[in-house]
Amino acid sequence: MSVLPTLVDALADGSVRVVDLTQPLSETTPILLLPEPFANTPTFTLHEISRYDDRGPGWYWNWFETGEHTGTHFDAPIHWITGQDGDTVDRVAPQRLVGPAIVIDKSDEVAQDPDFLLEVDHITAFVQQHGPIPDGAWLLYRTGWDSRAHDQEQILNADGSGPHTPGFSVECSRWLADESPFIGVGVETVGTDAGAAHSFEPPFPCHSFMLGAGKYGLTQLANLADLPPTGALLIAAPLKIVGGSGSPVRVLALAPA
Ligand code: 23J
Ligand code: MN
Repeated sequence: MSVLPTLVDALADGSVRVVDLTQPLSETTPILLLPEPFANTPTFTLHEISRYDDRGPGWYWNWFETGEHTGTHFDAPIHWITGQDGDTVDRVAPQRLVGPAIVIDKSDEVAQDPDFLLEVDHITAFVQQHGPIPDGAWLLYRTGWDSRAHDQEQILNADGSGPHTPGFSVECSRWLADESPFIGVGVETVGTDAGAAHSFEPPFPCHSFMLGAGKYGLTQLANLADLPPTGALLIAAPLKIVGGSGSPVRVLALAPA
């Protein structure tokens, strides 16, 4: 007996919803901005090939240029030096791209403090309330930052001391990577690390520990408010870029109505 016919019925009768966790990808999609002397990723640009015209009378199509890490995107282990022997994005096993989603909501805390960091204690408290984390789960970190997704300045929230955006503490990053059943984290910000993480020890601990452990990141997620704390199923579909460090990704969730 397969669960799939039951799932097909549930999708048809609306008792299971498909939630799109992806932000729109366009020339105005915000990007991460690294300070001098580091190189930055390009934004997304669409170039028209033809549109029912001389260049192609019966068809419309485009080509595009983009960074791998532009907009809602997937971080593969090889993205970070700690994961340099790990998988490129094309080699990530498809089984790892489908898994249970746990949603931890700290949007009230982040509204008070944009530099808010998730700690292991917050996850322990979540488990006490909602039950154990299943193996292979994705931790989706709701911060309310998605309301800033359409604006480059708002999403970076930078001042003279650099960007101020939420993330994970050093110890939480280490625990997620080395001790937790999670295989990846998903965030609403431009990167999985906090805005201030350039000055953490180690720098960018979420990237460093998670990707070093062969785990993954998802960024600039949308619609996390539409998911329950437990019980949703995440599907992440990065492009199969041979040798790539990551990719723009379509992220969907199946959730109870
Ligand atoms: C390169 C350097 C630092 C960071 C990042 C990339 C990302 O956030 C990313 O998109 O992976 S913090
Ligand atoms: Mn990235």
